[in-house]
Amino acid sequence: SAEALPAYKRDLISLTLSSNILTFGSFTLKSGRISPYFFNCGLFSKGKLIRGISEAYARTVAEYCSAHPEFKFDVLFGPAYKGIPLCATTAEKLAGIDEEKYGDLGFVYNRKEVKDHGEGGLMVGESLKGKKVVVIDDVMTAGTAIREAISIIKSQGGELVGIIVALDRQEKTPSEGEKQGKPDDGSDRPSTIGQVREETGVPVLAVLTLDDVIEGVKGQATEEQLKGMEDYKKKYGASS
Ligand code: OMP
Repeated sequence: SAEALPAYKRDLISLTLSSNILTFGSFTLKSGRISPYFFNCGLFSKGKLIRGISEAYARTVAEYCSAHPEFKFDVLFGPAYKGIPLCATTAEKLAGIDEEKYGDLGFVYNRKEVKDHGEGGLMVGESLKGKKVVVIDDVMTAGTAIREAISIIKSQGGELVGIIVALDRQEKTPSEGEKQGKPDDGSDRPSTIGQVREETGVPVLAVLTLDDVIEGVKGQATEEQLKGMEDYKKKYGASS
């Protein structure tokens, strides 16, 4: 029911709708699929928007930590470019939630280009060496971006312990045929997030899922837009 969605998720959905971060139309995804909705994290470019999304990330992490007291981490890693403001603002929001618990939490991001002068190095911020690392990322669809982030952590001597994304689109992994440009074969497959959970053994948290979005836009989106998302989910929704 509508009451099942926590207020902070509902607020984030309203904020993203009113700022066109969450939009409806016809979008070709990185995977090649045509989606009737798109969540554009590149548009969190106003104070109130970055505040809203970073609060929601921090809240999601803090709730997970409260529910799993054995879960510990040292740094938030924000992969370039979109992860850069996200790791900084979310670390700040976590310090605001509980200074004692999160005040010393580090954040770090990578450069895409290698510097040949000055302080140099691939990474900016806290070192990853020997640290327990949570990756903060925007949207996970096929998992290309997250796999790159995981390999950077390894190469820097860090230990991946968790991943947080803004939106889990809950889509099944593209089939071999799809990757070659053919239509989806209709078979049941797990989601990329499910696969990454299995591959890495770490929790993958999402601020919002497609199900949350479908629930949260009711009353704010048109019937046609809602149906578009529901049909898309039927076609590409993951089995796990
Ligand atoms: P993967 O790297 O394949 O998991 O796709 C994730 C990327 O797709 C994101 O970093 C975005 O560049 C883009 N994306 C969105 O930002 N929002 C969406 O709703 C869908 C995608 C997408 O292309 O799948």
